[in-house]
Amino acid sequence: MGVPWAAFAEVRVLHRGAAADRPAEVLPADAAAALYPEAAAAIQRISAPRTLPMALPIGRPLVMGVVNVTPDSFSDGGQHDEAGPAIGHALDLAEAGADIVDIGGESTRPGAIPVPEEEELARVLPVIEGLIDAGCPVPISIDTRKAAVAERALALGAQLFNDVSALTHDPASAGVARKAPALCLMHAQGDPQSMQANPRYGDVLLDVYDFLSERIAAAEAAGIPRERIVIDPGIGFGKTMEHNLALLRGLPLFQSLGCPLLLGVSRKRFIGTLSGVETAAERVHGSIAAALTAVTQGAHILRVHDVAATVQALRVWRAVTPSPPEPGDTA
Ligand code: HH2
Repeated sequence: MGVPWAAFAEVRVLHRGAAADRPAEVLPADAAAALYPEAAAAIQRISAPRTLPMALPIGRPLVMGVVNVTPDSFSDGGQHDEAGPAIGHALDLAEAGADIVDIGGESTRPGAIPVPEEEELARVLPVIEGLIDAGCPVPISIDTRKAAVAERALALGAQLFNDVSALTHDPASAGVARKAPALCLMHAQGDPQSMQANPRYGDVLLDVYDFLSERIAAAEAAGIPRERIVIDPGIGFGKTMEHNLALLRGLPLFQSLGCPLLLGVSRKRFIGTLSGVETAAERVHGSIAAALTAVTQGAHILRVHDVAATVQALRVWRAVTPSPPEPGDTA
């Protein structure tokens, strides 16, 4: 099975277009594959063995710690926008149990003003260099939409190109991603400045699925092997509360794309709206609740600000969640 801690024995058949109103059918996976041959490959991918890039372990959910080297990020802007504090923060997150640290120099919060390339480079490169010099014990991810920023970060030793535009923002990005050990393709509708103005979908779950499917195909056509690709439905990026909830409820659908699933719910606006907590940095409890529902549905990597709290929650969750039996197990 694709995710060692979550098993999928049945398949819900979703329809779009003229058939969208048909009642949802829930069928055993084999029966669904026989009845809908056009979906057989996707159904097969759900159970195909998954590997994670960067030699990351596949047997447990992983935590990606967020390091925003920005003055204006929505929940921690200005807290570590100098290299020294940012390096210290990233090392603290690794010490607290982060499996990856994600370094970003441009806020992509709704309404954010784009950052010029030179400015973004000046923010992130000293941090990555400092982390490599300090022997950072976990892989470093670069959170950027710009090919030049990713290229310089990778040259210094970053391993994951985390592109919230899924290689659509910068035409040079696919060429850079080809050389990266790992790539995250995230769905966003519109750009950060305007994305929350009036997001619209025919069917948000299926539209995001189709987008990611098309971006994986484009990445493969550009010479990036599927084994290096991680996917992310992009919670909060051009999405209303209902869109975010529909994606979180429908998360298992993305298993059929055959790539590890990364999810960023940490401290986001919808957590504040649901819980009535206005201050983003105080949304840790709601963030963990959302994160645990996501891992239960097979999310592999959680992108979070509150690493220690998330790691604590995952340790307890793992202890009480039995791994599903392997095929052939009789116990
Ligand atoms: N969310 C943010 C930034 N990068 N990358 C991925 N793959 N998935 C996400 O959900 C995601 C992301 C936004 O969070 P943050 O970096 O804390 O805020 P800001 O963009 O304001 O710096």
